[in-house]
Amino acid sequence: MSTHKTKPLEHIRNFAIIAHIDHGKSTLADRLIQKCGGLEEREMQEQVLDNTDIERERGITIKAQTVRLEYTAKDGITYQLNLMDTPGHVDFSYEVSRSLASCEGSLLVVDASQGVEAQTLANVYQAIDNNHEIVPVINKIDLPAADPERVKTEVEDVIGLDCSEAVCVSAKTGAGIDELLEAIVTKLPSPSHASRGPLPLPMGEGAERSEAGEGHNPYTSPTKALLVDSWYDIYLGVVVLVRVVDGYLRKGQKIKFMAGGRVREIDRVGMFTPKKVELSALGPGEMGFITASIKDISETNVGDTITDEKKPCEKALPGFKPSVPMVFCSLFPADAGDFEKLRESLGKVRLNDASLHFEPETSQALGLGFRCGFLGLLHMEIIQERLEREFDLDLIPTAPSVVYKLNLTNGEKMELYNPVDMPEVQRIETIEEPWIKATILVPDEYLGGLLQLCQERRGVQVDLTYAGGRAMLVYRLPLNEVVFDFYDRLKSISKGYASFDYELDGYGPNTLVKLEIRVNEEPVDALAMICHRDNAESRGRQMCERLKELIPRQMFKIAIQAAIGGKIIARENVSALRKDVTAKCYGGDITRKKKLLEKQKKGKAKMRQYGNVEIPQSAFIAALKMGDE
Ligand SMILES: Nc1nc2c(ncn2[C@@H]2O[C@H](COP(=O)(O)OP(=O)(O)OP(=O)(O)O)[C@@H](O)[C@H]2O)c(=O)[nH]1
Ligand SMILES: [Mg+2]
Repeated sequence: MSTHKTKPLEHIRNFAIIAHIDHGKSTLADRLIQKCGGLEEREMQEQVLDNTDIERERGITIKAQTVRLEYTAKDGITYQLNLMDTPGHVDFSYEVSRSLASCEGSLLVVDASQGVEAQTLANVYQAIDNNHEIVPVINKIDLPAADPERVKTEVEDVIGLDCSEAVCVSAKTGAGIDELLEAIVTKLPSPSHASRGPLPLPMGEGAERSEAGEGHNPYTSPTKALLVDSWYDIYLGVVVLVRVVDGYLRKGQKIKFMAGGRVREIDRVGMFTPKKVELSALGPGEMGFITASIKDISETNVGDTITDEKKPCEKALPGFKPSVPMVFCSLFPADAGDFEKLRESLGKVRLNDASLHFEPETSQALGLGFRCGFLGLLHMEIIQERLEREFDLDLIPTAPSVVYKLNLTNGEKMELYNPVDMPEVQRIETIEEPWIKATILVPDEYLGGLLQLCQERRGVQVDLTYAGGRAMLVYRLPLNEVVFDFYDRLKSISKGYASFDYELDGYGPNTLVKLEIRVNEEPVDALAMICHRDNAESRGRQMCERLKELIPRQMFKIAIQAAIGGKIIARENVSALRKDVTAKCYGGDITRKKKLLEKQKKGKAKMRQYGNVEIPQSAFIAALKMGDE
């Protein structure tokens, strides 16, 4: 029925590469791309799919990438491989979950020198939930410390995944890649409906099974495609990554976004090899991109179903679970005039990052800004960095915090997103805070230090087991205690060997108070935080001491105070400084010296008048990264 060539379902393999952070997913993707000729030799670079500056600098993947490859297998058939490279860091697990929900198989990469880590577990369980066929891949076998046999046993013991046919590779040297490509086509399933039912989507009960039965023909059924991802490209505008389930997507076709309701005409259909290549159509089982003159970012909701306007499918796909922001902070433009620019930039960033949430807010001290929700601290850091770099904004972030549930004395309930909005103590009956369930894998010798850290952070031990020479700790912890440098501390205590994964685990009441920081008698909204009553004093004292170091001495004396409910609990002073503004004028012109001194005097008066202490941005961030030393 169609004039172009799309692959028969049996010759397609859609799969995600999943692993703990740094176990070599992107490097493995490089080797597969290289073997399948997606790029010329000269276009190749290390972790070619990590294409943003931040990804390259930090050497981590932030955004999942989909690439289509062609591989001619030993059976003589040329297969279409749609590979999805996913991020490993816990903050970006939403990327992983969407990728897993749009394909049928996973390569589980495990570093042969490290073994199973926290995200190995978290990701493989998600793949299992998505009904994936999983091929274990033991990577980095070139390393002297590699012990593939031990790691295979560990995967079998800890995860319960058969490793007798695991593929051992080195993504660095290319060893084992041929064998892996054969395993992909022979072990992973094709997206064919008849054999496996429809797309394995996450939300169990909503998943439709009816159309999967006998007689369903994906080639003749109405168009049904999953909107996996979308982003803004300066040349193409809004690009939509799709996974076709039924029917076709063609250039010129009028399509409808079922949840969004909009109708658009497709102006481009294509794939990434990872180079952008235009195609005439995408058929059943295939992955690729479309553009459709979409202007407004709110039109493309990830998880939406795309269908044909004239001949729509009956039922939308179940879509994705929405992402849940875990950590909140406010962002204010350092220059109040940049407020609109910040709004626009957040909108653009959100287009590439469906998990960013934001809404406008007003602060007395900082003016107009946005309250933003992030998946975690790294996510928060990266979004800030993108805003500052890509959009040239100067930002003042506030302390990261979590969402509290308040029960007020008048029987009302409220959700507290921002410590600044905390009602007076007398109006509060109870405060509930979010808890997480954390899984930590750590070599034995660091166990003691980690137990102490979890204890200090008000943790409750749930489980402690051993898996192949390492301890697996399960703790319940208040999320509030984790947003303060928990991850940094975990890494430093374990010399980088511990790995950590977490999920939300309900709310619980506790004695929590608002800690206010005042600089020159004025409360600094940005530094207000909610903490446990027992920790409040030491936190307040630490904060004052920190700030004393961080706030540069200015022309007048600065008082730094910490207060709980109006009661001052700590105080530090930054003494005044007379800056030698004439230092640069060697001898010579006395009038110039006088002028400079005049200017200094004026400036001093102005600053004092407003009581406006300039706190460098770095001070905020550093102050919030308080260690427990
Ligand atoms: N020796 C050796 N090093 C490897 C191998 N594969 C990857 N690496 C190195 O391991 C580091 C991490 O590799 P990546 O491919 O970025 O890891 P990743 O799993 O994509 O990391 P995230 O996306 O951040 O989770 C890099 O320094 C790679 O050069 C391998 O087979 N052998
Ligand atoms: Mg990567």
